[in-house]
Amino acid sequence: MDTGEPEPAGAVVAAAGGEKRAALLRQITEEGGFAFVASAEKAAAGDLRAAEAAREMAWEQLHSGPWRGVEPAWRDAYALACLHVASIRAGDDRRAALRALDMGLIMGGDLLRGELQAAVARVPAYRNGDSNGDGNGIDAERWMEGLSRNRDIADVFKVLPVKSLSCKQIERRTCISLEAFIHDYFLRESPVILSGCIDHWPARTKWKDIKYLERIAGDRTVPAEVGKNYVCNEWRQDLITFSQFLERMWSPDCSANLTYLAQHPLFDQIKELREDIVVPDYCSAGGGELQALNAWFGPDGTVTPLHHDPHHNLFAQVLGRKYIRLYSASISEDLYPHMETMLSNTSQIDLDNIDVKEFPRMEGLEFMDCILEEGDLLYIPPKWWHYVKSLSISFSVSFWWRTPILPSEGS
Ligand SMILES: O=C(O)CCC(=O)C(=O)O
Repeated sequence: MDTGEPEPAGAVVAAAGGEKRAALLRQITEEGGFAFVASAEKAAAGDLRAAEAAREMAWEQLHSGPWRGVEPAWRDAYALACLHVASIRAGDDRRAALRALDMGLIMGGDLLRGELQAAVARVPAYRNGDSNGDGNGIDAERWMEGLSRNRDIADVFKVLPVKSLSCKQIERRTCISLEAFIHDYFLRESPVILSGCIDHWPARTKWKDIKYLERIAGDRTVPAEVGKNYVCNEWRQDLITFSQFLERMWSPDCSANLTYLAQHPLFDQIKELREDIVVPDYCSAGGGELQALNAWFGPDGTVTPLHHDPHHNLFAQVLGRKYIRLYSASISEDLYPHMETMLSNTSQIDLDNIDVKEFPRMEGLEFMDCILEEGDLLYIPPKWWHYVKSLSISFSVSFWWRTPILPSEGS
């Protein structure tokens, strides 16, 4: 019943996740987190300082060692504290509330995801015509112009790794049936470009409109990678708003400090953007389950170094163009994987600056490559090595799925 009285801060959280919350606090008590539990109780009664203290304590637990070693209950505890902070801030500072909820979605565990999403939906919408609130949005016409600007081919060659587009090109097919995809490519673990399959996605037109992106996502916090690429020492991740990300991408010195929204499950976080894309039927090949749906959004010149993943990957090029080079999974040893476990799926070879003296087995290796154009889908079989460089502002979406066994492991 709506009495017209404001609900006490924290009541929303307690009501939304009542039993889960109680069980979580019991678990955190067992983990020795008495101070967290005491602060969470006060936060539930509307004490902002206690809510922030609880969030701080959980944050410290998340950063107390390697990410994989973090006790899952502490990730849920972090999400709970974020919910409390947001619930208290929602009335006076919607951006602070939204940031807290996004941090919960990005860093928190799964237990309270539904509650975080429901709370995001309750945060008041933007004021009309003021997408990011500080009035310094990007000029929509210049953005459109930037998107449609294409380098000529001579210019493209200047930025590609040596021998690009001189070997075998990846086969290109138009809208083939699922059966043909399975028979000709999936079972043979053979890459293919599928064109004309995503023309109906709302994203193909909507994401060209910077005002739309700012309105839907401008105030949302996202993790952006900053630096040449993830194997470089100076590389870091910044948690910034989507508007700040767009501005950095658009700034004149963006090439000096590349900012890339890479491998981020943006569509789990921002439901409106999820509605702009459609999972292609090809992802049902092998009867597997979709594992992750990731966004890759960045300026001209981003590089994802040569690496491989364990999943089938259908990679959709929604905006802009990318150069992609693939090496077969069967020649892994000649690609000099890094020794450390964390980077063992990444090659030590920098394709933009190949040192053949250090990596002699690399010379003469066959590869396949392509320029992936707007509207293309690329199938990358599991464990195939891939190197990716954007040739313009680019927004791609990867669909990763696993099958019970790899086609090559079957009978
Ligand atoms: O687009 C990129 O920069 C890299 C994409 C990638 O590595 C992937 O989808 O697995």
